[in-house]
Amino acid sequence: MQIDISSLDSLLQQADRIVLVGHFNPDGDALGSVSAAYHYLKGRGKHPRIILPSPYPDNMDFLEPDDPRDRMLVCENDLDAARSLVAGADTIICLDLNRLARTEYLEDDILAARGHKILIDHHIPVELDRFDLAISTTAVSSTCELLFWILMAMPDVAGDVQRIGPRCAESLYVGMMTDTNNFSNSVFPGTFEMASKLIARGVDKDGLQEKVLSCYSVSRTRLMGHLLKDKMKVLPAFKTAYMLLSNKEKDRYHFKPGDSEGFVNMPLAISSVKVSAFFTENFDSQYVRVSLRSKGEIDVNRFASRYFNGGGHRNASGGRLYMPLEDVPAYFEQALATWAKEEKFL
Ligand SMILES: [Mn+2]
Repeated sequence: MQIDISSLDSLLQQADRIVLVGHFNPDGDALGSVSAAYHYLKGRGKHPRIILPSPYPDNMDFLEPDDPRDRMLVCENDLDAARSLVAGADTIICLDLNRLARTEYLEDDILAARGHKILIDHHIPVELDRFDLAISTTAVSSTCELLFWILMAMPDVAGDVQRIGPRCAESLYVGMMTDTNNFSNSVFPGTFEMASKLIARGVDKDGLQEKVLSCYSVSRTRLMGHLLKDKMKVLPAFKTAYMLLSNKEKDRYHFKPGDSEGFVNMPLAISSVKVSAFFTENFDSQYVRVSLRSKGEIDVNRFASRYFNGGGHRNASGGRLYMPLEDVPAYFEQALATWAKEEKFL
């Protein structure tokens, strides 16, 4: 992987008021990468602020900066403040997102902003023309892994993991751990290398695992049971399983942001299932969120961009459907039948 470190380093040298932007519905990798970048830049004497489009899961609260004035700014709580931060920044760094539309509220603001625009990400396709510098590769587990290798190559770190501060190190580990589903998917040799260096650096792997992965409520576990027992539809002819989650069910199970994290992976534990899809009604019922997973060579990125207004990675992609949840099964099964023929995975 070729990383243009000197361009990045010189952009950062000139920077002071830096805004770090993560994606809508921030996951561990989005949060870990903005948090790690925050701590690194603080260490360089900069004034970074973090903006997230929507709230993060409660259990990620430990990633908040210690300084209360630097708390992560959530667009859905204060869009005006987020917009003025973007407008006033000399540098805007987008992390863990490949398209500005993934910021949901800030696409036009970022485009119109005068600050330098930098992208650090691991999804495809990338909106290259919208950034002054884009560092993007899919040959990493996560944005946090990419950021780790970027930091290691920076002149002030110079390959010495001890020079990465403890909060930065912990944040990087969290993003890698969650995006790989604790070392089960998208793991590269460099992923283990990163983990090994960070653990040697003092990252409390077991503590983070407990905080981040064993953090759910009783009702979330019951919701998981309900989905698997009553909602999962298996289509043996297409080696596919899918589940739908409605707002009514979310209410019944006291759903909180992050509660459906990982649900889409569960049907893949079935040997005959090669593709899994999970559809969630958005809280305002304006659209349905789509998550897709696959095994091996089956490319759900193409499936997502063709039929679900989205994209991502070969084995993990997402998108949106602008239709009522009850219309999704017919649409999905039709799209699946066409796509399965094209992909020749049956
Ligand atoms: Mn990611």
